[in-house]
Order: sequence, then C-alpha cells, then structure tokens
Amino acid sequence: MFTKVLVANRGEIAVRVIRACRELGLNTVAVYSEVDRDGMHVRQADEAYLLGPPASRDSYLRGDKIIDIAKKTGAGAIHPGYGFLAERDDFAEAVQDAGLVFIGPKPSAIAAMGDKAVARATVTAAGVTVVPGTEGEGSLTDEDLIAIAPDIGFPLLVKATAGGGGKGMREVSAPKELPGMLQAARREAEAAFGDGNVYLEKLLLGARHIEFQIMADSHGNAIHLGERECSIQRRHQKLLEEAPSPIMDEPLREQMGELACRAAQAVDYLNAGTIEFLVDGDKNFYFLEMNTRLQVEHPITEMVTGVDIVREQIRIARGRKLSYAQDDLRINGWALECRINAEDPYNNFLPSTGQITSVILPSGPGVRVDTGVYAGFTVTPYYDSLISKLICWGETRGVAILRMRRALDEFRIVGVRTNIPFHQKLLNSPRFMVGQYDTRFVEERFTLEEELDDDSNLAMIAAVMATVVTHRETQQAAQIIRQSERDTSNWKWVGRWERMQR
Ligand code: MV4
Repeated sequence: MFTKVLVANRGEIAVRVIRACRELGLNTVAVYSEVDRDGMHVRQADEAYLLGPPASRDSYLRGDKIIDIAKKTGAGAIHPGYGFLAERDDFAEAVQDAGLVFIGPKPSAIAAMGDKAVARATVTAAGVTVVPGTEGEGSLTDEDLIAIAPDIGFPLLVKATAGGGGKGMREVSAPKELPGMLQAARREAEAAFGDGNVYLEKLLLGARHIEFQIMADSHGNAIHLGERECSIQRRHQKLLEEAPSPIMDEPLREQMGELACRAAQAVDYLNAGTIEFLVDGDKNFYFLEMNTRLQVEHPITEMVTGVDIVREQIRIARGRKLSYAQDDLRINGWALECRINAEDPYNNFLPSTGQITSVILPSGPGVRVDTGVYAGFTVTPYYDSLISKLICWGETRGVAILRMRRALDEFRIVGVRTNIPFHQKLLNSPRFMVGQYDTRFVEERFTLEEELDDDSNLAMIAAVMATVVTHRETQQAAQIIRQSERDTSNWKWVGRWERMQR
C-alpha cells in the first residue's frame, strides 16, 4: 500500500492532485522542467525533482526519468494527470513493471480505447450504439474507404484511429473530395501519432457533445456521475463546460449513464474515465470515444455531485471500494467551468506569454479556482495555454451564469493576455443563456470580432479601447477594486428567465 505519490504533471492539475494526496495523508513528489522550477506544484509538493529542459519530450514525456525518480524517492504510485503520459499504455505498463501503482486504468484498457476503431468495435459488441461509420478493427485502404463511403453518406468525417480530440479530422462534403482528404488525414495522423490509419464516420450536424463521467473499482463496481456538456469548443479545444447538460432529462441520463458504464465494463475498466457521446436534436445518442484519464473539466462534476473524483481515484488505486453506490448519487444544482487560457481573443487566440505581475482571484459562495499561476510566475510557450479554471456553482443554471459573470469580472491577471473577454461575451449571448447551442456554435455563430467591421475606424476604436482597458486593468490591479453598484436587476432577470424555462 503506497504512502507517497509522484505527480507526473505540471500546472493546475498537478496542484489539484497534490491537494487530494495531502488530504489523504500521502506524501507527494513533484517533477518539473527547468522553466517550472518555481511552479506552484513544485512549491506545494513535499519533494521536487528536475526532469530536464523545457520541451515536453525532454521533461514531462520522459517516462523513464519519472519512473526512476519514483523509485529513488520511494513513491509507490504515479498519478499522470491529463495530457503528457496519461493515455500512454506503454507508460502505464512500464510503471507496473517497475513494481509501482499507476493511478488510472489498466494498460489494456488504455490501448483498447486509444485505437478508435477498436473502441467502436468493442462498445458495439457490448450493445452501445456508435456514430454510423466504418466497422471492425484493423486498417482499411483508401480503396476500401472510398467503396464504403456512399453507404455512410455525405457529409462525413475522416478520423485518425490513433487520434482523438479532433486531431487529424477532415470533413468531406462530396465523393470527389474523399481521396485528397484521406491522404491529408493520413499525413497528419502519421506526423502526430506515428500511425496514419484512418476510419470514416457520418458527420452528425447540429449535434451536442455530451460526456459521462464513470468510475470503476477493483471489486466489480462501476458507477456514472452524470454528464457534462462540452459543445463549446474552438478548434477542438474545449472552452466552457457545464453540468448538467441543458438538454438532459432524467430518463435519458439513466439510459446514457447505464450504457456508459457498459462501455467501460467492456474493457474491464478501472478508475476514472469519460465516455463521449454525440446527441442529435431528437436526443438519439451515439458513442464517440472514451478518454481513459481524469479530464480537465472534472471539477464541474465534483461541484454538482459532491464527489472528490481525484480522492476516489487514489482510493481505487489503493484497492479500496468506491465510496458511493449509484443510488447514493444525485445531481444538485448547476456548475459551469471557464477555462482561463493565456491567449489573446482579439488576436486569433494566439498564445500570450510573459511574467504575471498581478493576480486577483475571484472567490465567494459557489466559486472555485483551480490554478497553477501566481504573481511572479512566468508563462512560457512550451506548454498548453491553460493557466486556470474558474468553476461556479448555483442552485439553478441562471444563478450559476450570474455568479460566473461576477467572478469573471473579479478575475484579474496582469502580465499576460487571457480569454476572459471571450467568456464574458459568451455568458451574455442569448443562445448560450437559453442553452440552445451545438458543436458549431463557437466557430459558426460566435466571434469577438463581430462588432469590428472592415471599417478601419472601428478597428482603430477597438485598438484604443483595448489600450485604455489594459491601462485601467493595470492601474486597478494595484488597488482594491471598488465594487460597482450591484445591478439588482440581475436577480429579476434570473427570476424572469427561470420562469421562462418552466
Ligand atoms: C464528431 C462530430 C460530429 N459528427 N463526429 C471530434 C473530436 C471530439 N472531441 C469532438 N468531435 C466531433 N466529432 C461526428 N461523426 C462533432 C464533433 C465535435 C466538434 C466538431 C467540430 C467542431 C467542434 C466540435 C465540438 C465538439 C464535438
């Protein structure tokens, strides 16, 4: 039974895992690259060890060094977080071969769900409906795929079997486009994953991306913790997630949750995982893929169920039974998560780097901030632009939206640009407020630039405004921000809006 955990990650998720370990009385080991020497996770761990240069391939992807540090420090278990090595079955295998515990699923489950064609065949055999498309495992030639495509129908998607998260995905509107798109998708998949195998799926237009959190222990128990709505994405990067989904009803939740557990049991799943579905306008749902790791957006599920998912992960890895049975769980209230990225929404969301000189974090009832940054920390271009997650809970969706608006207004980060303005605009958009959006909402219906015409005057006005706003933020960052007059009409709006929803 391990008493020390090595957290093989950085930033906010490393801090999150360290917190769970500390609450369980476990010692923690952090690993870091040269530019993360002052990272918050390094400061919060009991011990910390340098992995190497900044590039991920020389640091957080060096599984051999990570295992070596675990053995030398007496860490009996490794938590991978998300990204980096979290879904590498070879790493999970190496951890177990070294006599250590991998806090996650079995390598075989990671491998099975990592190959999207195998995943589709596996869950189909278990009675779970997949998105219509190619069937079976193994590689299909371009000729095979071109022959099958008319039965699937256009528009369709070419997807990488080794992919996920949209990488290597190509949309094909007509048969004449297919040969070229197949080659482009294969090239990208080969470059990204070292595997150019692809498969086809019918493109489900107007669908929503809804995922179910599942947990399974080593005593045969598997439960679901409800769903998360993840349709607000830009270039396959989730930006805002919410739980529950605005379109969900209890019978559908029970049906999808049961099938999510069945999909997990089809690969003898262990620990935390997420089953992704697409749900169309008639509430037909289709298995999309399974993520065999803890997800970025796990906190919204924690807020509406009261379950500490990371603590349950560690308990499961220590051979304990799940703390909850399915009947113990209820969805209480509503939670939203805004991913706070160091990027400039007024400049095509390009990454923004530099030293953070001031941070004011929002707080108050129902507000949670999972962050890995602080005043003095330097954001570098080596890693993902996610620097914080702002999570807000309310008794209803309307209250959660109001609270998130207030928290975003409080949130100050000076030194790098962030996508906070994007979230502020999104939370005021009518379609979002009434929950009527799908996976195309951001790309097709929502841009910050929409007020900016080609007219250079408008662009000039925007540039001046941005300068003034930045100056104001810089000034304000050093002062106690005076609360603006609370607009009590907000509560009237919530009451009116909630009545409309009944
Ligand atoms: C789809 C889809 C519609 N039809 N597959 C692929 C990556 C995964 N994270 C979400 N993906 C999707 N797969 C079929 N057959 C819609 C999505 C999707 C999406 C696609 C384009 C732009 C934004 C999107 C947001 C969520 C889901």
